[in-house]
Amino acid sequence: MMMGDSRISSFLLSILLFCLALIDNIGVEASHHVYIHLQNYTPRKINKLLRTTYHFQPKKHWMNDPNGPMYYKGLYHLFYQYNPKGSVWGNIVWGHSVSTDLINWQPLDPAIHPSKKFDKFGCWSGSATILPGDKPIMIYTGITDEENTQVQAFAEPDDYEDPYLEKWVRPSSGNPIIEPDEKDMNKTAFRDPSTAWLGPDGEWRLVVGGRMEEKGIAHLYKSKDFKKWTKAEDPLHSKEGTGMWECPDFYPVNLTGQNGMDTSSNGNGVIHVLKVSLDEKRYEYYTIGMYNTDKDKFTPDKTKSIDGPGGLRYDYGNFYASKTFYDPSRNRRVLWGWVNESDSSDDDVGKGWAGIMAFPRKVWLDGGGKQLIQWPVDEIKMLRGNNATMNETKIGKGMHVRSRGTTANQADVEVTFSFPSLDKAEKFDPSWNSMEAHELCELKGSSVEGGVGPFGLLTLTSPKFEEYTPVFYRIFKTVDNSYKTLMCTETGRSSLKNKAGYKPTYGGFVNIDLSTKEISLRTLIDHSVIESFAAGGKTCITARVYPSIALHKDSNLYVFNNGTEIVTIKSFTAWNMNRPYQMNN
Ligand code: DQQ
Repeated sequence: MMMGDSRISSFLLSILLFCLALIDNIGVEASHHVYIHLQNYTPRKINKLLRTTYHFQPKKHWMNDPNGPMYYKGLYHLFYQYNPKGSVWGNIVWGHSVSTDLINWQPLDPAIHPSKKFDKFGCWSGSATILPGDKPIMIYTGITDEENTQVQAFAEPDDYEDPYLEKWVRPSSGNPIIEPDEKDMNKTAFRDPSTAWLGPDGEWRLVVGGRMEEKGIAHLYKSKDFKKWTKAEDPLHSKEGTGMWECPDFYPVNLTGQNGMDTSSNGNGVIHVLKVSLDEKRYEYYTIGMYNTDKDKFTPDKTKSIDGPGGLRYDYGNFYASKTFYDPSRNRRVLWGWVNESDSSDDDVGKGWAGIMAFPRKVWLDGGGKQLIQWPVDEIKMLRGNNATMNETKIGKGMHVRSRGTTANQADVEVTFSFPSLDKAEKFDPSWNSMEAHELCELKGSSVEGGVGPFGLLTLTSPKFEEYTPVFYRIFKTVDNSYKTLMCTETGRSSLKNKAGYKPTYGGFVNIDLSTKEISLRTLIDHSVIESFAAGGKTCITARVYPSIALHKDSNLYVFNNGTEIVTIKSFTAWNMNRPYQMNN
């Protein structure tokens, strides 16, 4: 090829790349990255190697937010944002599955597709409300045009007698039920209606997520008949500097005990939780506070938690767009959250699937009233098979003990650590107060020697330690002689192959009284997800990893200590987890 030709061809190539980049960025961006050229691409074969087994996921393709979870006539229903044509975000419909036990899932046909005037350009997230007479109704966000205008629409079952609720209708009359008020609302930042609740005046309320410049808003709407909705003068709550609030969830919790309650419950002994998903940060925070029903205002209790991105999180890892529902059959509140992939979109297209749900968690208020507790629903025990235990074992600095007899890539692990004293705890440098927990985890990683800790689990570890994902604690002593417990999950060495992927270190503090000199850790390992619960569910971290050597029999589980203080494994059980007999296939 002559010089001139090669210059022309590289010019043409740059034009082509420029056009592809443009194509990538055209369209409705929402909060998800849009890869138009990948939206309809399905590989010939689904790559099952790193698919999870007991975490909810559709048989193939892309999944994001949980939608309208509920319990109806003996069945749990889970709807979810689903691309039926490819494994990146796009073509979104409401996938639908049912279960009798939150473990085995039967797929049904998608419940809602974009087709009506009010949702022709998208059927986005929404929630279920059970109306009097045991009548479920969905309110969801419809996208009406190419400009991404967002309205709220309703869908109702075609046949209330059908426990599967297979067919949903969206009447043209009466829909959409809520439209953005042109004057003072941002119509492209107006989505994800919550479950509605009934106030003491007999009127229904719900919130819709929004944003005005940088202020995150939970817009409040009221209705007497669930058909005609009026915007309340003030939002239920808002906060400057937080950006768009997606998927707001507002619900009551009991001040004592673990029982959940219906979203409309209120009165003595009840406090409220408002959770929002921060579009800009891609994580969620919640606040606990008082809901004044006369003024229809929620006021976070500043003595309990920060109202803003530094506030309490359900999960300090990969967990977003979550939603709770009240399960009357077991008198509990259950939380579903979306766990995105951490590999590249090209990897997802190659695998033919993307997105799972975190294992469903029961949520209740901690005894101290300052935070929520989350714990995998009890039904998980149905899947526990053989287990491996360890006798009380002391582990000194630099030691790691292997758990033998565990299917280490499909396990449920419960371990309790104890230590003789906290004297060797490292000093907490006051300058670290301005750091986020994950930054401290980065600074003080699993291989950085400490005093009390780092100790914890080395999950998905390859035989020669080329790959491993540590989940661990490190305890610090502060200047006022109290202790700070840090929990971390490090994904940097989880895979030799996943080069283009996101491999962060996650971290959260654990609000625990260490006077017993003990701390427990529970970790659910499921091939490409590691979901951990500190101290009985006080702090949770979920991470996605893609080992290339630590697979099948080459995947091991260890307990390790890299602190100068000896740590004792007080109890340790790792259950091999069976596959559910049905997971959307
Ligand atoms: N996902 C939906 C939106 C929501 C976002 C679109 C959160 O309704 O705001 O798929 O992940």
